[in-house]
Amino acid sequence: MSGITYIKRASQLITIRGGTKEPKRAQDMSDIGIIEHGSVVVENGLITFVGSDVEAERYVHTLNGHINTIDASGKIVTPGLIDAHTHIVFGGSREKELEMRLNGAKYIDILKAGGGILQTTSTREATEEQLIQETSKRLNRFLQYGVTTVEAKSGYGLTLEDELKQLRAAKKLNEKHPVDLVSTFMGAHAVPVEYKENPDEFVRLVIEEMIPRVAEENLAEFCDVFCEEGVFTVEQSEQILEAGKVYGLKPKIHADEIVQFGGAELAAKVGAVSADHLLQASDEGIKQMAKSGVIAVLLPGTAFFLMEKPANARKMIEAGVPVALSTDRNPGSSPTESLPFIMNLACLTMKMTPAEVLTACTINAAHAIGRADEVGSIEVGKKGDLVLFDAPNYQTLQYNYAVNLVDTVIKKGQVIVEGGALRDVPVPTT
Ligand code: IZC
Ligand code: ZN
Repeated sequence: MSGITYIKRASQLITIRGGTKEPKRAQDMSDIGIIEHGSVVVENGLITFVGSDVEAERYVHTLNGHINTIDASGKIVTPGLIDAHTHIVFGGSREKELEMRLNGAKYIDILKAGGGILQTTSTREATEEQLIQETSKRLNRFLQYGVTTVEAKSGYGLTLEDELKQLRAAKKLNEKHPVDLVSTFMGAHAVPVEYKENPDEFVRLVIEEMIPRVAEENLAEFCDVFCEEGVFTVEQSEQILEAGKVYGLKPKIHADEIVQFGGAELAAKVGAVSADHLLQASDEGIKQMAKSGVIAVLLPGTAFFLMEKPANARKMIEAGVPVALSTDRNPGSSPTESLPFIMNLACLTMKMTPAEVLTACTINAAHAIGRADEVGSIEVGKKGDLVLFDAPNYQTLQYNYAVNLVDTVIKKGQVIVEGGALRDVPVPTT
């Protein structure tokens, strides 16, 4: 990526600096490194200058070559938002489940009856090319909401070939779409109907056949499991995550979403990078996560859409657990790409502050997907991934709820979204 991009005169430059080595915890989550009247320069895709307008003018005078200058007056500039938990690659749709749930059915009962995730195994019928096309549209929407990096899980194929297909689609999207994708293997998302009578055989398949192939083809960096009553037990989850570790896949866990199940404790025990959901996490589990440095990836949009009480974010922050926030974008329990709305929900339903939610969707989310040295803050050396919001200060992002205030999105120094609209993004093909 060549060229110079100079974003000047932001009313507030929200740098989120100081969290590259370790995720931010407790009071540090409120330290978002604001530079009033700030400017930033991106050269060849990387940030080379961050500071005041006055210093920036001096710096820019030393540069040669064409400079694309973007006036950010009246706007705030943040790092590109990061979504650390999505199930974005899938085929089909599940709108009927919403009606079922409005009529009293529970998410987990729909799954146990062969619906839910097991319905999304319709992903098996889609070609890799179709998955790429469908997922591109979702990624385009993510861009319009200011999201420049997403994690993407497999887990709707539930056969070796179909899991590989999902992960290959994500890999190609990462190569060709402006949004960066980080892949997680989640073969242990549900026990497919073929193994209903013999779930341990499916666990064996995940451990002995899927994990080695995923690692051999270099298709994922993380391994995740849906550790939940009626899905995978704590013991099965531990075996799968330990097997993943042997092959270099770092553990993540869907933990304590529906019942208190010991998922948070398991996350600490296996040294998981993150434990996600945590609506029912025990006090002991939270304590152990803080001690082991497990990041809590909270998904208040899922709680909202399932009409459940969200996770206790305040308790986790007070206990010293680093907190990240994500959409959980998936066809069943969170069909949205609006990370800004998830940030609103984090404030309004979990009482996180406007500063904490920005940390949670930038540097802490970057840590949750192993990218903190590249993205998540506006600091020299990081990727030039930036968002200009049509807001004079960062509190306004949470005050105007469910409103998309994204004006401009810059990816590695290139303007991708302008005036809220996507510039021509080529739809990738295989
Ligand atoms: O497709 O329902 N919770 N996995 C665990 C999901 C939600 C995704 C889905
Ligand atoms: Zn999930």
